[in-house]
Formats: sequence, C-alpha cells, structure tokens
Amino acid sequence: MADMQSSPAAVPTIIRREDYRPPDWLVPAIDLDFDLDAAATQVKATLGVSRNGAHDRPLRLDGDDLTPLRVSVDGQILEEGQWHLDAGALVIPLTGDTHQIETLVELTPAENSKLMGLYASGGLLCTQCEAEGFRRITFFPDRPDILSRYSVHMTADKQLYPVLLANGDPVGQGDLPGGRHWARWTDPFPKPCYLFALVAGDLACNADRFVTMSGREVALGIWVKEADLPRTAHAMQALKNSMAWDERVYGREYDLDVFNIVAVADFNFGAMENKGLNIFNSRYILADPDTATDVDYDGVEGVVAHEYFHNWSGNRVTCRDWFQLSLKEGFTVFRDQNFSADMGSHAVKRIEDVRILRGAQFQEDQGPLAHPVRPESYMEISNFYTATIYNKGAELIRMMALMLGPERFRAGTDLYFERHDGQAATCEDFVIAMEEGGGIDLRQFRLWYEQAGTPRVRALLAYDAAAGRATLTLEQSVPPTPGQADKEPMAIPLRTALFDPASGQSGGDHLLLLTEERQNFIFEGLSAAPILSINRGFSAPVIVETDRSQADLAFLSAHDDDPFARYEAMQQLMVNVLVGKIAGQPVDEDAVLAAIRNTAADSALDPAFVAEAIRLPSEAYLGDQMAIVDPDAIHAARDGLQSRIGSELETLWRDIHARTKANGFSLSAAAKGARKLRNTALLYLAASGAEDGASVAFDQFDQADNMTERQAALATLANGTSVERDAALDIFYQRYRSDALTLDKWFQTQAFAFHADTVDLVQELAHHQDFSLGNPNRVRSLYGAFTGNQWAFHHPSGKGYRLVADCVIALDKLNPQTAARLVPPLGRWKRFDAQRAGMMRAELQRILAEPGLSKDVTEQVSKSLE
Ligand code: B3K
Ligand code: ZN
Repeated sequence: MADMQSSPAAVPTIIRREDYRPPDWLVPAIDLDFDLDAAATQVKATLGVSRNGAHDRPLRLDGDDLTPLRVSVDGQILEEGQWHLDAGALVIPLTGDTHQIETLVELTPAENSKLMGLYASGGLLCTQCEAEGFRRITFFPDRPDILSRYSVHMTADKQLYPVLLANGDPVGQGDLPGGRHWARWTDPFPKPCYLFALVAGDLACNADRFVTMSGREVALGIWVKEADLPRTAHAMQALKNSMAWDERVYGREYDLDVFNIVAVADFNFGAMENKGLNIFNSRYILADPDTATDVDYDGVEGVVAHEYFHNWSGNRVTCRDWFQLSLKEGFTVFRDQNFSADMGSHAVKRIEDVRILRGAQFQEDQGPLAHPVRPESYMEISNFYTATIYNKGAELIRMMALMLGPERFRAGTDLYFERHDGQAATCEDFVIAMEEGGGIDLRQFRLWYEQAGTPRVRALLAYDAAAGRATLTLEQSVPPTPGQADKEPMAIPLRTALFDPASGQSGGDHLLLLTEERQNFIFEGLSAAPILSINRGFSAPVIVETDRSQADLAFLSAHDDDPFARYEAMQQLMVNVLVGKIAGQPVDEDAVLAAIRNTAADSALDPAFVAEAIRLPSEAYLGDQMAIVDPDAIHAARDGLQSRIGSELETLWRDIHARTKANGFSLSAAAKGARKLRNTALLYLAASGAEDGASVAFDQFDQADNMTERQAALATLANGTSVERDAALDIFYQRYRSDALTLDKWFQTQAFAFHADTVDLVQELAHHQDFSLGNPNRVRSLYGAFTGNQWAFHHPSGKGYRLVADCVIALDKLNPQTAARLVPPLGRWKRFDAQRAGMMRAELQRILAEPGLSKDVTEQVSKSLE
C-alpha cells in the first residue's frame, strides 16, 4: 500500500476500525502563534510531546498541503535530512521521552477554496478543523484521542481584523507598531485538535449573559457583520434556552467564562462546536421575519442548541476515533430533537424528524452507501457525516431512552458523563454506561451499531372471538447491505395499542420488544376484533408492514390518541391509494378525501399537526414504496390526487386560507401553526384549478409580512405557468438580490418546482450572474434542491444527471467535500428503470474518469458503481 500512496493516481487507503491502536506520542500542550494575513499567514507551533509507552517509533505529525519552513527540536533547528515528509506528514526520529517540537509553516487563506483549515470568507479569516482540517494549519497528530491544552497568540492588521477570537478565555491583547495588534487566548480544557478554532475580522457583537446553575456568570457573544446584528436575537434566545435546558434535563453546566458564536457566509455544513467558539453557517444564526421562514427559525434554534449541547456530548467527552462519530453526533441530535420538542410541539417535531429520517436515512440504507451507525471502514471520513451517523444514531439513543424510562436513562447519562469526562470514548462506552447506570441488558441491542440496513417488521393481528383473544405475530428481516449479506435478528422496541372500533378507545400502550425472527404477542379480554396501532411515536426506526384495511387506517386517522400514529395512518392511507393507482389497481380516493376533510375540520387539533397530516406523501417517499421508482407515474398520480383534493374541497381551502390570515406577525406556536395550515390550504387551492388560484397566491406573496407566507406563495406559483409566476420571481429577485441567504431561496424555490421545464431552468440558473460554485449554500440551494426534486432530476432525457455530474466535476476542483455530497443521488441507479440506470451509471463513470479526482468524490463514486 505504501508505494501506491505516493503515486498520484493511487487508490486511496482504506482506514479500518479494527486497526485502531493508541497513539505513539501524546501532545499534552501546544502553543500556536499566528501572524494573520489573507494572502500569507505564518503559523508557528510549539508542541510539548511525550512518548506513549515503550516503543522506538518516530514522531509523525500529519500535514496536508504544508511545507515546513523550519523544524526544531528542543530549541535546535533541524537540518533537512533530520526529518522527512511521508504522504504529507512530517516524520521526526526522537531519542528521549519528552521533547519540545517547533514548526513554522505559511498558509494562503485567500486561496483555500476547500473551506477546511484556515480560510477567508467575506473579509473574515476563520477555521474549520473537523474532521481532519487541523493538519492543513499546522503539523500535528490529527486524531481525536490526542487531547492538548491550547494557548493561541494572534497578530493581525487592526483595521482589517479588529476582532481576534479563539477557544477558551481571552488572557491578553494589545497594539503593535505598523497598525497591527495582538491577542492571546488560552483554553484550560484539554481538547482534540478538531475543536480548535480562531476567527479574525471586522465583527459586531450581540452581547448577553447567562448565570449558570451554580451561579457563575458567562459572557455570551454572537459575532456577525454589523448590518446583521438585528437578525441575531432569535439565536441568542435559543442559546440561553439551551443552556438552561441542559442544566435542567441533563444536569450539565457550562464551564468557561465566555461562549462565543461567529456567523460566516461560506461554510461546508451547518455549524461547528469548537470549544467556546462555535462557528456557524450564517443561515443557522441570522433570522428576521422579512427573510426567514418558520422552518428557518426552527433551524436556528435547533442548530444553536445542537452545537451548544456538544460542549458535553462531544467536547468534554469526545470520540476515540472517527468510527465512534455517532457517539457524539447521534446523542447530540437526540438531545437537540428533545430540546426543540420541549420548546414547541412534541407531536409535530416527531413527525418532522421521522420525515427527515425516512427521506434521507432510509434511502441511504437502501443504497450502495449503506453503512452501520458505527462503520467498519472508510476512505474519507468527511463522507461519513451522514444521516445514518446522525439521525439513525439519534434513533438508537431514543430506543435506549424508551426502554429505560426517563429516570434510568438519566442515571445512565450521569454515569457516562462522570466516567468519561475529559476522555476520548467509544460507542461501546456509552452502551456500557446505559447498562450499568440504567440497569438493562443491551447485548442484543448492540447489533443496531453493527448492522446496516432498515429492518422490516411484518405485523399480523388475528382475533379469536370465542376466546376474546388477539394474537399479534411479528416477523422481522434485515435486508443485506454492502459487505453484510446475512443479518441477525435485532432487538426492536415497538409501542403498540389495540383499539376497540366501537368505543374508539384503546386498552393502553404496550412496549413490545421483538427479539426473535418471529414472535407472537397475546392480548386477552377483547370483546371485538381490535384495530392495530403499532410503532407508535415511531418507537423504532423500522419499516412496518401490516395487513390493515383502508377502513382500519381511516379509523386510526380519526381516533388514534398517539399523534404520530394518527399521522402515520393518514399517510399510509394516501400511500396505498397512490401506489395502487400507479399499479393500475382500483383505489378508493374518496377515503382519502374524507379523512382529509375530517382532519381539517377538527378544531380540537393543533393546526400545525393538521397541516402535516393532510399533506400528501412526497414523491420520493412514494418512490421508496415501489420496487422500481417510476418518477413520471408518481408525479402524475400525486398531482392528480392533489388536484382532486383541491377541487372537491375547494370551499374548505378557501375558508382555511381566509381564517388563518393573521393580524400582525408573531412567532407563537399558534401563529406558526396557522401559517403552516394557511400555506397548505393555498397549495390545495392552487392545485384545484380554480381560475383565481394564481391571483390568490400572488396576493399572499404580495401582502405577506413574513417570509413563511411569501416563500410558500412563491413556491406555489413556481409550480405553475401563470404570468403571476414570472412577476413574483422577478419581484423577489429584485428585492433580495443583495441578501445572499434570501437569494438562496430564489434559486431553491425554482429548483424545487414541479414544472416540466425545471431541468432546463436549473441549467440556466447555473449560469446566472449570482450563481457561484464558491459558496456551498448557493450550490446546495440550486443543485441540492434539484436532486431532491425527483420528477425533475430523473427527467427521462438524462439531462438532470449530466447537469449534476458536470457540477461534481467542476466543484471537486474547488471543494471536494461539498462536491461529494452531490454524488449519492446519482448512486441510487439500481432503484430506477434500465434506461435511467444506464444514464446514471454513465455519469458516475464519467466522473470517475476525471484526472486528479479527490478522495472524497472517488470514494462516493466508486462505491456507487459497485
Ligand atoms: N461536528 C460538526 C460537523 C463537522 C462536519 C465535518 N465534515 C457539526 C455538528 O455536527 O455539530
Ligand atoms: Zn453535531
């Protein structure tokens, strides 16, 4: 493998979990000195290193794209020949057990288009190190089980970079000759290098304070461009709520004197939990009613909480190696999901989270990139920040929490934090803490970390009238996934209830634990054949198949007292009709119409829940229910049903639309729910074919005092071909062309549109003067949205595939991490007809043939072709 590595066309090395061994050298302390400048930044690093155990291996410091300008050991400058570079890493033979190593390198932040390491964004200098970006800043053993104390000194031009921030607490600052200044920050908590951060720039601060449960005062700062300050209030409130919530729910208190957040415009993902200095994609900080939708507001709240919660689940207790990524990510997603549920509606939050899980993770689990929550190998770790690690990982924690109950789960997390504080831990450590702290045997449950693929559970209910007994037979199977042909049965917790059709009542909730391939569960004392409600609250991330009739589903959609199960019954009712229609079977659309009418008319229900329940399943979700996805047939069937729902219930939609019109903007749950329902009513009204559909949508667009209603109206218009469509798109563009985050919505809305010409329009937009591959948000708003538009992306001409492959090839040269994220939609070729599959494969092959392809894209494409 070693000689292959040195050749540029080499197959990238595969890293395996089983190869983990403790580090040869530790770095208890590091001192960094940055002479900052966008064109040339010098970084001097002084590492105190100590030999870990008895061995004679040299010190190996990872480096990516770095040239050592000077290397010294214990104050002695080394000659070339006393060190060497191996695959970018600096290798230094050392004789003693402890040494001081000093290196000097020069970086060019302004040219760093990968946005990993130190880079320039909109006049700022900032860093991103997770997972392996620190090696692009300085030579260092870049692995999460090396924990060091950091002291960071920065000098910079005072006018260009008046604010200098880093991890931990500020300990000094001052002016220097030549218009420069300096600052020093130290972080008392040992941390892995992926949590290192610095920011330099001309920033304004929304400053606030939080008093912790033990009475310590923490200075909070959200740093943005001066003009964006008015858009930071929601993020600040979310931060304070998160800090209080983590104290109340997990007993976790913040530990430094300051907590800073910086918003940057160019960022590869949502945000980053660097110790004491979170760096955010500005889309998860900035919000005001004119530019942010309710979904954006919730996104800000959820991501601020997520990054804050990492201070304990991720920073104080970190990961031993990157195979353990879900240890911090799954747990932290679970924590942020519950926080958001507590801040709003538990029912609606669960529905939204399951929609995301099914939309992203179930698809991943069915395809060539399926991997376990704790993977066994990778080429490029950046490709493993997936829905499986994050969202399925969160479901694993949720199942453990459900089986343990709140008190025992808390005892488990207390033990976990206490035992592993200051350590780099494993997923296994977490499970052991649950077992010991909570008192539960999780031996079989561990399979959830090991086996990829979404389990299927078949549930059949038989009723014996004479005995008054129902027998529920559950059968499970876990499909084969790459590298895992045969699977063991899993431990699957299924919340279940049986409903009496006459009274509409259930006999209560049962937590059934399915552990065998096939198992019977008996229910006694039933006077009539019951109706099955299963996987209530989506208690396990599985696909449940039942033989429930449409009448049973209609009953549950009206009576189930678990809101998720009620929503699910409604969705299943719609899925059955649409999938049946596509297969040419006779179907009862009227049952769907009746269920929608009843749900929409039930004034006891939360409007936000109603909006979720009456919405048709997405085209992608319908595709997931079919052996071979037929995008055109799915679109036609769904569109047809939507129009019928629109026209037959037109009066209802007009009533809802009129009565949900608010008098002034508010972010209350009631106001958000009303907007959600109003937008759904508008969608159906427009789908009805009513002559005034486009003008009602245009009026909403024009009169709205908030982005939630404005964007929904624009999206509704974008699906059609009216003159109002063009007018609204033009007005929106003119109004927001200089506001990048809002202009993203203009691109995204068009790429999402159900419009016969979407693929051509996306091609045109890729050449728009405001489109740029340099900004990941802009790329996602156009190409990311487009690949999520099943009907358009899978245009029978194959134009959509070519467009995305062209983008992957061009973007890979600038930003491989973001380019690799566009590959999975092409990798799903096995799910489509032979013609589409052939064109998708051809595009993957075209990408793979590109010379100089990154490790990121190579891994995703080559796995997708297998
Ligand atoms: N931990 C970061 C994600 C880093 C992604 C690196 N490719 C944000 C988060 O999950 O909180
Ligand atoms: Zn995270």
